[in-house]
Amino acid sequence: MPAERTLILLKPDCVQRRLMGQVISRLEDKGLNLIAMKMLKVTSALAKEHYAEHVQKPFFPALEKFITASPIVAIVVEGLEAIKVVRDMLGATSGLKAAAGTIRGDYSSSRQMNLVHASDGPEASAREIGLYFKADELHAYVPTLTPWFKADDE
Ligand code: FUP
Repeated sequence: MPAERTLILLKPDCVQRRLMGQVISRLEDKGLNLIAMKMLKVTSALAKEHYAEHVQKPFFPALEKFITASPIVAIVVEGLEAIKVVRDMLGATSGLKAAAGTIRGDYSSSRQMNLVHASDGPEASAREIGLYFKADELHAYVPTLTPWFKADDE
């Protein structure tokens, strides 16, 4: 089973609320590899590209205002079934609906301010990683602890 890559955004509320470290720790503790990371301010143009499927929706103007309001951190993580694993770690879109124990369930009480974005499938992952990173900014590596995170044949 090849490792997958997925794009994670620590949204403005995550940065402002000083929750970056806790979210990153959860990803590391799970055994995922962080292979790229940068802080940036999302522009209106990038917001429209990233949320292309939502641009026509009534909530988009408020979502754009929120995501462009303050810096974010973009991260690429790599790991077995990383796309689903990370989505499960985030929980449902709304923090009010997300299960306790998930990141949104534990830290968010909002549908808009749900702290973290993660790609929802392989196509979205490839597209979204390309929006935030160049190929030479991705740094895959094999952590020395790998034999203690999974069996050789997994
Ligand atoms: P998710 O895949 O969980 O990030 O959620 P969606 O793709 O359905 O929505 C994208 C973002 O739009 C979410 F992070 C939250 C925001 N949103 C709103 O602000 N209002 C809504 O009514 C629905 C979604």
